Amino acid sequence: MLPANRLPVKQFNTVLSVVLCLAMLTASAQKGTLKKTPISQPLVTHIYTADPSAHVFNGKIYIYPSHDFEAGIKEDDLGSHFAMRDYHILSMDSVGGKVTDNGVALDIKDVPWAGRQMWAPDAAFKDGVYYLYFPAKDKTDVFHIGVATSKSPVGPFKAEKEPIKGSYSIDPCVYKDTDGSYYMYFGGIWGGQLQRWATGKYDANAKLRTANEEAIMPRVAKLSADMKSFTETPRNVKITDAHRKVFLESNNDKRFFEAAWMHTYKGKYYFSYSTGDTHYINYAMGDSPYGPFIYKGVVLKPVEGWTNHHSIVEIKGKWYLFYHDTQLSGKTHLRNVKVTELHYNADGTIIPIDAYR
Ligand code: FUB
Repeated sequence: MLPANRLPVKQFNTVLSVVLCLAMLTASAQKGTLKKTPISQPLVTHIYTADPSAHVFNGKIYIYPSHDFEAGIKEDDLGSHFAMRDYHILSMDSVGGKVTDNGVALDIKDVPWAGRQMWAPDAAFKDGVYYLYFPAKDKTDVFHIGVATSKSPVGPFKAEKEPIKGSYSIDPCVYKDTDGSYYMYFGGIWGGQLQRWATGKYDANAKLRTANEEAIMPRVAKLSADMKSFTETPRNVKITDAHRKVFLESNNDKRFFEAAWMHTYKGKYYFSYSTGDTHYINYAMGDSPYGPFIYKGVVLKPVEGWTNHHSIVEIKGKWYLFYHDTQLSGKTHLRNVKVTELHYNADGTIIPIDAYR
C-alpha cells in the first residue's frame, strides 16, 4: 500500500475524511456525548417516572415508581433536586401492552410526618391489603421509611401517622420469602443519609467512609405480621468478594450505594443494588434472606443520567428488568421507566444488560 503522502489527491482526501471522522467519534465517545440507541422505550411519556419496583398481583403487572418533576432546585450531591411530592402507580396486563397511569396514589400533604422528597417506593400484598412503603424526609430533614395501606393495588393509600419505628435512610425493597415472611431491605449513602446511622443513632455530622475503610452495608429487617413495624433491629447485609472479603469504599464499582432489590431464582437469593457514583446495577448471591451475599457481577451497565435503579420480576415464566434512564429529558432528575427481558446462564449467573446498542 502507498504511504498517504504518495496517494493521488482524491484518494488522499478520502483517507483524510475517514481519519478525521474516526477521531471525532472517539473524542465524542470519550466525552460521553455519543448518541446511543436505547433497547427499550419509556413506558409512559406524559409524566416523568423513576425507580420502578414492579410486582405481579392477581396476574396483573403493577409498577411502583418515583414521580419525578421539575421543582427548580439546583443539582447537588445530596440529591436536593429530587424533590418529588407524590406517587402514581402504573399498571399493565402484559409486557408490551397498554400502560395505565392510575393517578395520584399518595400525596405528601396526606403524610402527617413527611416534610419533603418522596423517593423510591416499593409495595407488598398480604391478606387482602396492599402496602406502599416509601422513604421521605421528616420535618427535621431526616429520611425515614413510611407505610401506607389500601384495598386496591393502585391506591389511594392511607399513610400511617408516623414512619416505621427504627427505620431510616431510603429505598425500601419488601421481599416475601418462600415461608411467607416479609423482609425489608433498605439504605442509601450520600443524600440517602445511611452514613449518618453507623451507631444506630442519627448523627448529622457523620462522614462517609474513606477509601481504605469497609464500605457501608445496606440493612435488612424482618417485618411484623401487621407489615407496619420491624420485628428486630435492622441488620447489616454483608456483600463480599469470592474470597468472603467485604468490599472497601475504594471498590466503588462493586460496593453498595443504594437501590436494593431482592429476588430468588432456583432456590438462591439474589441481592441486587446500585453502585451510585460508578452507576452499575450489580448483584450478589446467597443462601438466606439475611446473607451473606457473594458478589457475582453486573446486571445493568450505566444508563443515561446519574442514577441507576431497578427491579427484577418473573412474569409468566420470563424474567424482566425494570429500570430507568433519562431518554425523554436528558436531565438526571427527570427520568423515565422502562422494561427489558433478563436472562440467566445455566449456572444461575445473570447475563449483563447494556441498555443501548
Ligand atoms: O429517586 C431518588 C433517588 O434516586 C432514589 O431513591 C435512588 O435510588 C436514586 O434512583
